[in-house]
Amino acid sequence: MTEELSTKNTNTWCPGCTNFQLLASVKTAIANMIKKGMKKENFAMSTGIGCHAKIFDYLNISGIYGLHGRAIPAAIGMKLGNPKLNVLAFAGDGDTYSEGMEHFMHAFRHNSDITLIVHDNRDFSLTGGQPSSTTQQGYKSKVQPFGEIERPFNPIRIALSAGAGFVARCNARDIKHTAEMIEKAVKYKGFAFIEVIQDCIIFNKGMNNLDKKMHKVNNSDIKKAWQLSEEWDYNSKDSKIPIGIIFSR
Ligand SMILES: Cc1ncc(C[n+]2csc(CCOP(=O)(O)OP(=O)(O)O)c2C)c(N)n1
Ligand code: SF4
Repeated sequence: MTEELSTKNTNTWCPGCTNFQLLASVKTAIANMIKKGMKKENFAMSTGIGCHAKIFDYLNISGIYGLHGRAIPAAIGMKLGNPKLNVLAFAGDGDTYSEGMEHFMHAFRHNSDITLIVHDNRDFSLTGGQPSSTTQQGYKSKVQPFGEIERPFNPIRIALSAGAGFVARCNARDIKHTAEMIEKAVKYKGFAFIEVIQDCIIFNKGMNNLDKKMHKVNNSDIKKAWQLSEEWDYNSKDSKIPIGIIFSR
């Protein structure tokens, strides 16, 4: 089944990029849902612009290759036009937490029944590795040769503050677990947000391979969700990082 979800387009992600694993998770999740009776033609996607957005070329479902920062409004429009669709919005951290921040915040309030998957590699990769809102302090790039001085956002806390009903965090390197989370998010009735920790092997390499810090959770208690959100501040390489369902109402 995953072959039917593939395209013949040449893949231009860097060999070793964890976008490959994330694509495999998405295909696995959709294939599982199709096996369980959902229809392939009822899956659709929107994307932002960035390395992550090339998923549009490699995943064989319908959709809109969107604008930078606008994957969410495109997805909501598709859902409004055809409520039968299971719409997946693929976006970057640059996309979602900078230029698209207003869409992100309001999406929780609007609560359209779509799934947002953020490929969070903690920089703007396609444009050359500039720091994004989730980049750790000290990260050096061509535009910040002395290192990033601003503190990173914690998107999980922002989502909880905005009234999120479904928040998960995944590790792109864990294909099976990420596929399970995507299936749960698609089946959730309302706006489902998945923050995927995705390594970029070219730019912000200092925060890659955090697997050993990660532990799996499955939580539906809002007070516990706040505690889980505070375990990792996106700055430290030493603290524990919860992955799985941080909160589901
Ligand atoms: C409206 C608009 N603003 C800015 C850009 C320039 N731009 C293209 S890709 C990109 C960075 C993408 O970073 P991110 O969303 O984190 O995705 P990644 O490449 O890291 O996957 C930017 C700023 C654009 N194409 N369109
Ligand atoms: S630049 Fe980084 S995010 Fe983009 S394809 Fe290469 S490894 Fe992946």
